[in-house]
Amino acid sequence: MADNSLSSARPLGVLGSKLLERRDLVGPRDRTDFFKFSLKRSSDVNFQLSNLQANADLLLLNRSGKAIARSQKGGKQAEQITRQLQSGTYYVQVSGRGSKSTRYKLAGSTTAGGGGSGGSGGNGTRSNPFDLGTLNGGSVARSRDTAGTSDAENKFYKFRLGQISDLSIALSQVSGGGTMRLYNDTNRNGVLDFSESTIDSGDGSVSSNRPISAVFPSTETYFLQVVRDFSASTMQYDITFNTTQVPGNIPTDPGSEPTTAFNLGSLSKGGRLEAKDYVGRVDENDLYRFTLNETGRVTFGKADVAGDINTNVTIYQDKNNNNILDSGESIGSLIGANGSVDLQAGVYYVLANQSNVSNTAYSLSISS
Ligand SMILES: [Ca+2]
Ligand SMILES: [Ca+2]
Ligand SMILES: [Ca+2]
Ligand SMILES: [Ca+2]
Repeated sequence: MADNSLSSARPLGVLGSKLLERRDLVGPRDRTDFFKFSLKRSSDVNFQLSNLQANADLLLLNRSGKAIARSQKGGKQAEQITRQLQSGTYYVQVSGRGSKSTRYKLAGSTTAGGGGSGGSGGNGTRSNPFDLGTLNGGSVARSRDTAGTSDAENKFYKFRLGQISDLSIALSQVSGGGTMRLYNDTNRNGVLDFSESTIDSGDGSVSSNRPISAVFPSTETYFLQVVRDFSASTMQYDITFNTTQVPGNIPTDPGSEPTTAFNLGSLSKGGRLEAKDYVGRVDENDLYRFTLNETGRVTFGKADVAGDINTNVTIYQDKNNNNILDSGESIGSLIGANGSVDLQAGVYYVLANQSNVSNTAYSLSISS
């Protein structure tokens, strides 16, 4: 095949905001197709690989052939790469992975990089999303929004949560089909950057809807992106943001080290301390500190109040006083809802932790 190496890559020319489409085939007898394109200015570039009948992957390469982005989903799932790129020459690589060949449709376009200055109400673009304000329980809905396949045609929404909340985002009355992607503003610059990664997703089509449904904290600014499925000719929908508040009782989010732990104060005989907060995808660790006034039996309890189950709770003592919880300084982990242990008077730390895919509003109690 003529397009099996970088030097013989098929030219796409200068990539611009007009959607470019190419259709071809990869498989056991023709593993790889290369395409070459150039950018006149710094741009947000979006490539999609769809209409697959077998597994194929999509890679974005710099001018020396080094991969700078990959989309490698399994099976017939469509691939997508979105990246902010400087002006210059780049390559796109389409690779067949399985024993069967597949036709594909490759589509690419740009949106001008840099973005606008924000604005209040928003117009639904990445740089100026529809601003829903702070969600404080109940529903906020919009009707008959539309979304396209390129980043410039996607719809973006921005919101905050007034409390830790059980959040549900659902599409309805869908014509065509598309995907929802939820992000948080990881670098806290008020803008959804291309470097920020998805924290949850859902979708909707004429025949089925899969809402986003998870617990998230009030510490974040959230962005939702709606992307039209490449296989759909339209994407029009109603969208509902529903929140049920699950308030915590900790004024600032606990960090993950002794120096940033939240101090619950001191515990005397007959006393009880309680912490309610969130751990999960956007905040994996909450570390608490307490001082036990008298040597005796201490009971720890945990409950998953909303969201995914199985928050891990581990008790530590900083035995060598180096402000680090070293291995060997764990006193034990809470298995089940309650557990008791005899402790000397002193300072202790309790860690609430979730893996980065689960989201939980938890409650933690310490009593003597
Ligand atoms: Ca950001
Ligand atoms: Ca937290
Ligand atoms: Ca935390
Ligand atoms: Ca230590």
